[in-house]
Amino acid sequence: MESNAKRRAAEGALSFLEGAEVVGIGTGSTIMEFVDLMKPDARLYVPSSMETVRALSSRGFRVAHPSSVSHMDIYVDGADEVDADLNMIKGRGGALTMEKLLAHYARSRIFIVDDSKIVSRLGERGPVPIEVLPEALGFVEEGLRNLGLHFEERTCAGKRGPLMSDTRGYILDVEVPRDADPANLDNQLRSIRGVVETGFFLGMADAVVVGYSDRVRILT
Ligand code: ABF
Repeated sequence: MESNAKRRAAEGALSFLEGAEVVGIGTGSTIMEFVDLMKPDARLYVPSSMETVRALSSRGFRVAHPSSVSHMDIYVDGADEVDADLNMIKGRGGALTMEKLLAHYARSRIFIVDDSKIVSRLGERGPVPIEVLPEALGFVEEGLRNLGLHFEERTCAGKRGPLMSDTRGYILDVEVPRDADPANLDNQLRSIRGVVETGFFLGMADAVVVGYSDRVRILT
């Protein structure tokens, strides 16, 4: 059921690519549905993770490293939670820093989700991930404790220590207090030196395409 909804969201986003020449592509299972629907063409695709590099290049798409482009017409990605103002939590796949970089520099940003991702409060379904400079891990964890925040180091099966992202930061999952204002919490997190990026994507979506089992809805 959920995968049908993901597929519908992916289908609903295809028309946004019209006229775009340089396209940023995010990470995750919904984005993989989107990639499955696309055909290799003259466009240049800029992936947000190694996983997406592999998916695109194995299907014959023209892939460019983010460092080799200076503009992007559009960025398309999934999300973990979306609220009524189209603010989002992302990064439960661990690629948040590159995702936020690409989303920031793209001229337009479209996010595709199944309806289970719509929430009334960010943090309702899970924590907000943050990426931390490995050398600053102890300082950042102490900073989080000083703010009274609960967190867990994201682990990777069979490996010691926190999960390391493609951008070589450690990923921590921070519980969002029920009464937290996402913008304030984002500022607090970013003010801890050593925090590289947070998974709060606030005011970044131009449109969110929501897939249901039998229809699609575009939120702007
Ligand atoms: C990426 O993939 C992440 O920011 C987000 O965590 C995740 C969504 O994955 P899925 O589409 O598999 O739910 O976009």
